[in-house]
Amino acid sequence: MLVALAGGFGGPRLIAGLLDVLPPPEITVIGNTGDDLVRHGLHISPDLDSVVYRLAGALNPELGWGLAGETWRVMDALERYRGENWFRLGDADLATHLYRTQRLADGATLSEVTGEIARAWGLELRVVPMSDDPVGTKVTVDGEGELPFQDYFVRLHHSVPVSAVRFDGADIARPAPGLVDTIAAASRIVIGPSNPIVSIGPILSIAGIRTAIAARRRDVVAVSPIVGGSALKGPAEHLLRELGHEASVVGVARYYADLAGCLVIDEVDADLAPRVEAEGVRCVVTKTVMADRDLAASLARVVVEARA
Ligand code: FO1
Repeated sequence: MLVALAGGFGGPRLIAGLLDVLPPPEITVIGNTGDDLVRHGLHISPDLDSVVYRLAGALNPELGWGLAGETWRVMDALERYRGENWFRLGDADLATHLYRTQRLADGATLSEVTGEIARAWGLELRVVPMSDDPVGTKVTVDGEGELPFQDYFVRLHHSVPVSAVRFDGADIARPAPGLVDTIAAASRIVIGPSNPIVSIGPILSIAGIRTAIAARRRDVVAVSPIVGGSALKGPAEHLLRELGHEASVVGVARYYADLAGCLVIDEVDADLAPRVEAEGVRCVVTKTVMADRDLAASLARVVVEARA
């Protein structure tokens, strides 16, 4: 069993590559739920949906989130009521949130509902939220103080400096059922190339998960989301720098040093490999920019075979 930690962007691409390398039932994805929010009374889990939509081949290619071929009649109709619609929910995407919200209201857990949604999209791998308990990423920004994650990421276009990030509820949130055992029994644990602070960070903020992964350090491989000093998409390098980390593969190695025995970096950063190893983390240099499915599969092969 391979366990992969994934956020919204880079992680799902690598998992699509892993599906070309391993039998899907042997893969468990732990998804970030720190980005979750309630909008218009609906429970939305952006990173869980990005994983499912990407792996089902249904992700909107232009946006990198939501569904391909989407229409926006409901959001446009909200204009009449001057309804807050800065967080855009496509007409077909709404079905996912309607279903999830109803099932949660029926008393189902987020894990159960996420499994139902993944199966409804024909996925054979397991997609599991980090916890069934609520955890909310809160970002403190200049001028507005502490905000829910999506206000920072979407409403403010993550264009404002951040002075603090915390994961509200993480101190009492329990790992999703079975996750600790799955991590303990896994042959390989992969920390995907998602934002270390706000995509992987919430997952690691659940004590039972962090402890379980740290105990498996020699079988944990992380893939740097930072290539040549910046992230391919999103605010990872800004957040790393604003929160006092080096915005480079060395900073990522240091950030994951107590959890991952190996860090995979892109060829662009080959000259930094000695500094990664100086952090006590084995360094593997390869192509990590997954411009197409074949590159994602070859990166997946490297990740599966890397000796941590
Ligand atoms: N990102 C945006 O930049 N603008 C949006 O309006 C937006 C809506 C949205 C709706 C559903 C969903 O699953 C994701 C959505 N995202 C949007 C992306 C989302 O903010 C990110 O996927 C994650 O939260 C960060 O990884």
